[in-house]
Amino acid sequence: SAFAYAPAPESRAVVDIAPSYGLFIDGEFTEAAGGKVFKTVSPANEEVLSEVAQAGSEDVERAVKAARKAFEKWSALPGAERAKYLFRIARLIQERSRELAVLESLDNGKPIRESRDSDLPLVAAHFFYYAGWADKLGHAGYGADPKPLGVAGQVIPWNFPLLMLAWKIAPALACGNTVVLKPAETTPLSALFFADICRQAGLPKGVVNILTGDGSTGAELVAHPDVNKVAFTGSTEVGKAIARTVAGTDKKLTLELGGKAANIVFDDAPIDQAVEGIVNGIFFNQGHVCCAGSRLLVQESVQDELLAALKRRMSTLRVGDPLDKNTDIGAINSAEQLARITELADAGESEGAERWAPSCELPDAGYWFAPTLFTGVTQAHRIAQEEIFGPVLSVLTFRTPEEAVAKANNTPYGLSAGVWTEKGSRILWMANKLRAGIVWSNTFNKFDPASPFGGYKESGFGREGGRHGLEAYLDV
Ligand code: TXE
Repeated sequence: SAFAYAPAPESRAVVDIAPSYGLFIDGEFTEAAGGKVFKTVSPANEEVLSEVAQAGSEDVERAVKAARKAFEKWSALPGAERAKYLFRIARLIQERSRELAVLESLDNGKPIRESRDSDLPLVAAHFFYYAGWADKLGHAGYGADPKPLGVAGQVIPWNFPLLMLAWKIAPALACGNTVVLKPAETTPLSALFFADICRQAGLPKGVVNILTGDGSTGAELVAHPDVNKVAFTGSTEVGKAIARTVAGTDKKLTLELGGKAANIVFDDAPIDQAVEGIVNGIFFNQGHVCCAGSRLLVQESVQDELLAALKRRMSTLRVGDPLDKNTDIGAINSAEQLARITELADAGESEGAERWAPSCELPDAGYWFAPTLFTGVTQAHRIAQEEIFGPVLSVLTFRTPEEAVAKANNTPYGLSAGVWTEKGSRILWMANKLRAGIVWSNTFNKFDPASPFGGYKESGFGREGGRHGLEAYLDV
């Protein structure tokens, strides 16, 4: 195949991955009490990157205890002191960003261009942003002296491993909470490197604890009676299971779950710009994005022109080596995710939608999926209703703004949407009618730490980011 893994354009030698990693509890790396480990592989070539400890109930117990003990001193520090640690962490992330970007691309499969230019700058920005809040909580509109909640149990997914960690840890720490975080089983490494950054920053022991493991570790963590706050990003199914666990306790809960966003293009939109937004909306990060623009709603009168331009653009996308700076679409994160995407795409075909993909040579080893377009999709099709979480776009059409809104809102989800039109009044009208936590206009997948992010309906509840993100970690 044309896929050349070595010498890679961005050398993996910039990151030194140890053959094995322990759990990070109370400021130390330690083996799991049960001695269990699991392997983490690079989805681009199935190379084993490292062996990582699998935390069991004894480890959850130790980590929560360490976080509880650290909470007393950490929450009593003046906000300006906590801010110093967060600023230090933010700067260390910047200093080590090349290493972390390569690590993230290796473990996750995402293109280095994205981890370098998107993930890492946003990760640092979140720590800078919440560092800035730590000494201003009394001015956030929540009263003079809002209190932290205690120990936060946080479970995150594999699509933006370090960014999801930043969304969870930065506000928690700024508000004076301590943390036990469980990264996803397919992408544990960047969280462990982050643990090392916490040590480098001199963060007091026990303030951040990292437990690697699978869903069973996550389930034990969120159920632990001494965890005061649960924050979860992941599948709607697991989110509901966690909500059932938390129900009947005094834990606070925020959930950021799946999505099925509509990217809505009106006939007056600049077509070339819209095509870029559509491509970015669904092919960014292989489509492993909860707010991905996975449904294209195009006004009937421009359908032919838009789809022709979109197919031309899709034909230029380069699928392959995540470490190659020219790669647009990297590897699918796991064999399981590839199977899910394949199953749903096949369902699209068997339900009668028309499938199209540019010809592209996929590497032999690893997990890959070509950028794919479905036309002739109806609202009842599974590919119009279910989250595919891969590089697959379902195209539907509309005639009027009312019809666009009705179709856009016709899924169980409500995380994000995009509106492409030159008319400002229409943008505002649409934004108010769309049942989505985020509405982008004439752009897509734009993130800012100052802007709250979260969903309506089955996309979850609570907001992360911005001043609203503080609320999830404070008693106000
Ligand atoms: O998610 P899981 P999976 C969607 C996407 C994807 C599907 C399945 O559609 O195809 O979910 O992905 C931990 N108690 N999203 O199976 O299982 C798990 O170890 C506590 C959307 O990977 O939800 C991991 O750390 N924790 C999404 C995390 O939950 C549990 C991002 C997410 O894994 C648990 C990811 C349990 N019972 C997938 N079971 C988004 N919103 O961005 C698992 N986990």
